[in-house]
Amino acid sequence: MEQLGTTVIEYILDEQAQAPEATGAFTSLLSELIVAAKIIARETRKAGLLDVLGSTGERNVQGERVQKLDDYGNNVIISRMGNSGHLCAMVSEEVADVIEIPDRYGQGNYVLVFDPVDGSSNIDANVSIGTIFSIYRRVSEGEGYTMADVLQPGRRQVAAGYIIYGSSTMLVYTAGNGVHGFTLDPSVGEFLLSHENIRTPERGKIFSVNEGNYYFWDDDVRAYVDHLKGKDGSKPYSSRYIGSLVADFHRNLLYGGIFMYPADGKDPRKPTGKLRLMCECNPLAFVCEQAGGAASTGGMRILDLEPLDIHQRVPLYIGSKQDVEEAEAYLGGERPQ
Ligand code: AHM
Ligand code: MG
Repeated sequence: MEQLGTTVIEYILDEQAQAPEATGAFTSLLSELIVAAKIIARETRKAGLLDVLGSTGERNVQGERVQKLDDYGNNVIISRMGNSGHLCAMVSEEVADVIEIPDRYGQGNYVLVFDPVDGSSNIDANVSIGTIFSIYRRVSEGEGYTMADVLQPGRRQVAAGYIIYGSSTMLVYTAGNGVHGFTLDPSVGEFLLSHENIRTPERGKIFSVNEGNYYFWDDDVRAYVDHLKGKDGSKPYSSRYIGSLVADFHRNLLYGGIFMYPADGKDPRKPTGKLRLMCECNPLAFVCEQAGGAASTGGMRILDLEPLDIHQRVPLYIGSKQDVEEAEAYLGGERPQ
């Protein structure tokens, strides 16, 4: 008989069996999230068609109003996860305030932070997009949530990861015990273990940044990027930039290199960078560190930042450890040879 391989749920259950204090709530939370991801994956496959249908009167064949994919993903996650019974609050990149869990669904011990469909500006061009997630254990006692539950530093994440909707759909996650990747087999509808214990190279050969912002960066950032391009006679890195964070991050995780979104000091719209600490940077930083890489603002470890606001933006330098260290050195004013 054909062997299916290990499904993500089997893998998580195995991990859980090694943690005697585990109650199963966390496993059940992740399995709900996986169902939400499968629904978003299915919808992503129809993205072009939905647009065609959308332009003919905003109704699909079932007579339902056509939604933009990021709206759709947001609603799927909120409704599935909200009634899981395991959450006390959610934070979505698409929602201004903390999302409360209605009492009728029961309050749980976890907080879910997510970006439902990252890179959504790429959807119409058929470029890979992703869902990013991060899970914290609540710190307060009692009903509801407090801001202390929500605004936790990234180092307190209990799990994080992403789903990439690319040429195949893949789930990559860490629960603090390495990084594991699962590829969706559409014929059976299961995520199967395909990349166990992913390790990112210590140093890479790729840099990923939106160089259109070059003249908005400060001199240290420019000096670093000039160095990566071989201005000082060093061997140039390859430039790869999709403009879809999950896809750029995933490629660099596997091949090695650095992704950065610096502060655009002279651009009043992005004085502190573009990417969001809680919904984007922290989850990817946790994954990256667990794979042997590093993530920094250029001056500080991302996972040590104390969030001030759920939608706070920070500069991000993430990827191979030696590359991130070199970026930090340049940003600190050094010009290493
Ligand atoms: P989004 O959350 O609105 O999709 O924006 C985040 C995206 C990331 O996926 C990507 O890394 C970045 O924006 C690209 O920004 P830019 O177009 O400025 O290079
Ligand atoms: Mg985003």
